[in-house]
Amino acid sequence: MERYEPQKVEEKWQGIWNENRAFECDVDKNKPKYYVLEMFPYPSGKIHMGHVRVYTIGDVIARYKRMKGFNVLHPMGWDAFGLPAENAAVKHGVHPAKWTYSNISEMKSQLKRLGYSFDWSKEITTCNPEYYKWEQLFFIKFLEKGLAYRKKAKVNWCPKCHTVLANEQIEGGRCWRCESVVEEKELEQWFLKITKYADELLDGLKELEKRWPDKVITMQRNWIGRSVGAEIEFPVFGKDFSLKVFTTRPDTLWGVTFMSIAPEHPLLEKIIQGNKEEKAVLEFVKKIKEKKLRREWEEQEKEGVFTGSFCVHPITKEKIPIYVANFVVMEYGTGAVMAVPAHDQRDFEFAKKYNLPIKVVIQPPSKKISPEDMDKAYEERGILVNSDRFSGMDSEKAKEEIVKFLEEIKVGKKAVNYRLRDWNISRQRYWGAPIPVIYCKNCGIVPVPEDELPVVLPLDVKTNPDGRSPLPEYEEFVNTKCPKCGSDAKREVDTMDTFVESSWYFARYTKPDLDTSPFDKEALNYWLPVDIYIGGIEHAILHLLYSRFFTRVLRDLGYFDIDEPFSRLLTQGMVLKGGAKMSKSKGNIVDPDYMLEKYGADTTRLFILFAAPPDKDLEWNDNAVEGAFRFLHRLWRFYQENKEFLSPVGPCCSFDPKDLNSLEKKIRRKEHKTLEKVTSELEGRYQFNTAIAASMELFNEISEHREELLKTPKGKEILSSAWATLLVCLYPMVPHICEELWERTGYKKYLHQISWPAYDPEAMKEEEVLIVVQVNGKLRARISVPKGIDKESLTKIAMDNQNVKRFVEGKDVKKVIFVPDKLLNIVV
Ligand code: ANZ
Ligand code: ZN
Repeated sequence: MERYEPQKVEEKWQGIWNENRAFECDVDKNKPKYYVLEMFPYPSGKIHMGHVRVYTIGDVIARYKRMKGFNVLHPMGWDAFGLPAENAAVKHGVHPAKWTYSNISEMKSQLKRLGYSFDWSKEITTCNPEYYKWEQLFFIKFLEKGLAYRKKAKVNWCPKCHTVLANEQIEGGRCWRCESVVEEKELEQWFLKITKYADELLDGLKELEKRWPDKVITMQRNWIGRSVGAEIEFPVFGKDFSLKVFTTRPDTLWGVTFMSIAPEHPLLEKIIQGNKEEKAVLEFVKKIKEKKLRREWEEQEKEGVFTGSFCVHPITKEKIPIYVANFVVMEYGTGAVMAVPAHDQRDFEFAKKYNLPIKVVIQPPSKKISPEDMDKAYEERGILVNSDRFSGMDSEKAKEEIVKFLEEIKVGKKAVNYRLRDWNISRQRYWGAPIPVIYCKNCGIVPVPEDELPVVLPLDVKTNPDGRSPLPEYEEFVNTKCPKCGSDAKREVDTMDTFVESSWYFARYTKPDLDTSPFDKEALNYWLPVDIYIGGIEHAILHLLYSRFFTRVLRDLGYFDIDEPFSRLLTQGMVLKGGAKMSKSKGNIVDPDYMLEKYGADTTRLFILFAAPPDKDLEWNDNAVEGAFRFLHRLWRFYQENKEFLSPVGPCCSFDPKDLNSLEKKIRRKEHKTLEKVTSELEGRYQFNTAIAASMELFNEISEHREELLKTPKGKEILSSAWATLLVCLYPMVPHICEELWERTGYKKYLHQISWPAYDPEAMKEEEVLIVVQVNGKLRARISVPKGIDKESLTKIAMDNQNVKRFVEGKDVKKVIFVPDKLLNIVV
């Protein structure tokens, strides 16, 4: 008997798919489209099991949708700019471009061996000028629209390497190379105004609820962090300026007992000037700043120091002390907080620590609280007390009324705050897309004219061993002429954050080789939005938010007609081994190459899909890998043993039930029920593990009854039909072996070319039998029930029958006699 040799089968089919361009697609207005996208990989070297998982999930959906008659776009590309390429250059002396392109070719061959149905003709590599040219164009359009601007911002600076460090290059507050303590430095950098779209990005989430995981929606919502409240002015006692605070609880204004400001607050110097506390405050501030740099920020206990100055409460005119506190951040609101210890937990803890007064101004509806017996702040809704004419008012209503009042007396106003910050896209790095602007002494900032794009990143550079970008020293790049006045000028030497490339790549796939414009309108409108996007939860915030932002800006620039890029989102779980995420450092990696060599692509895919539903973490299990391998061997053997009986009758072959015996009906029922189950999983529930389990059950059933079935001509056909359906059901998951067995069964068309069959509800109906029900041996009813029903279920149904009830009710049941599929006798 011919053995199952997966590598041979897989190579054959990958060759056929490739030659036939089976998965290439084009706009076809006569067909409904379906766009399946998985997050594209960073070409880091070789693919890992996380990649295998995400691309397998996407491939199942893509293959299914094609058979359902959709015109499917399933592209692949490379998120090719980024820091690891530069780090590799520093460590191994290889040029980032060389490193990147050779990784791409390695990973591409691995993906091909896994048999993914990508349309490779649409491959994108973001470090190619043909790609980033358009990104530079977008940057210029952003600039024209006022959506890109320059301002000073902090960077991490290594004093010894004289270079800016990315967050990933800092280990415990020190430079990854030389271990110097990292410093902060301010540089002019480019920002994209994502905050302008904050409200729209927030509103858009409503539409995505139910189609995106709840967790992602919540994370995005919190990241945008919209807070409605008020800004209130507190004059500083004895000085000619005031502190402005942002609060979401204006209803607690009468409960303020101190003020907290951020260590970096610009007014701090003036506040402490001449106070005896000045020195202590400055020392405290220095200490906090150092802790921040060493990334010890989060673990910190609440701490503060009195400044020696006071504010005047704008209504009660009481004097309230000003503290510098480590938990107040300058980047949010106004960097100053009116502290209400009775109703804010952080303020409560702070007040306890520094012995500051606690004033209750909100009473809970039920029992009364007082400062003496509180062990934590009361943060909920309630009724105002000790708040002048607002006492007795509900706190929600008081929020509005007090803001109105503050506006009247001109000490405050309604305010909305967002946690979301504008997006800093400047990277002081080499391996990225150059930011297309020129600095001229006469004209200032001048965008590179569109017809001079792309600004090509020069490749003939020598990378600096200390990791510094070589661009600022590359004279031919830096020195240029001003496009406006023609005088000597300098190019921007920063490159763009790589998240910029991934914010619009999904749209470029629709016509990736177009060189006259970023998009072809027709292709774009046909394919977008992406119908299902699959990727890791680690991108739940930034990448998805940036893509949603870019989609809106590109819409406003007239390119897109959509608001949201990804209709549905599937976040896949991690691949674990020994309970921990697979990683090089933990040494618990299973190499996809090893799997391909030992078992082949189909077994790898089958194991991955069968081990867990896509959104759950998957624990690696060598026994289960063997199990998947064995299943495919059994499938192969089944064909070998039955090949002379299996004929190409097609899946879900139609029969007249009258011609079938009860086993034949049973097998046919199983066939259609399996197809129904698998269809519903592939259609949108995506529990591929249960689809596989159902297919395995069908296989067991036909294996078990094969001999019986082979006794009649109809039985052979039934077997052949069920066999065909089984191959169809398994094809999206394990396409190579299914294509092979399908072809060997005698089909002329390839399996990937056939339509997904429809299950027949008639065929799925349970066979019924008429059962005689007796009470004490006398006939009391005839009832129709599913064939093969067990004693217990039948007794329950019989007892519910009106006539049976009449003879049984109020009596003791002594015993029940059961003759399967024939009779039930209840003895009372
Ligand atoms: C007084 C108050 C009373 C507050 C009360 C809360 C409860 P969200 O919801 O996140 O917007 N806050 C304001 N700016 C801050 C900053 N820069 N650093 C740290 N905390 C800051 O939070 C708004 C609340 O966080 C504000 O409302 C303020 O404290 C504090 F019973 O003001 B609240
Ligand atoms: Zn100029």
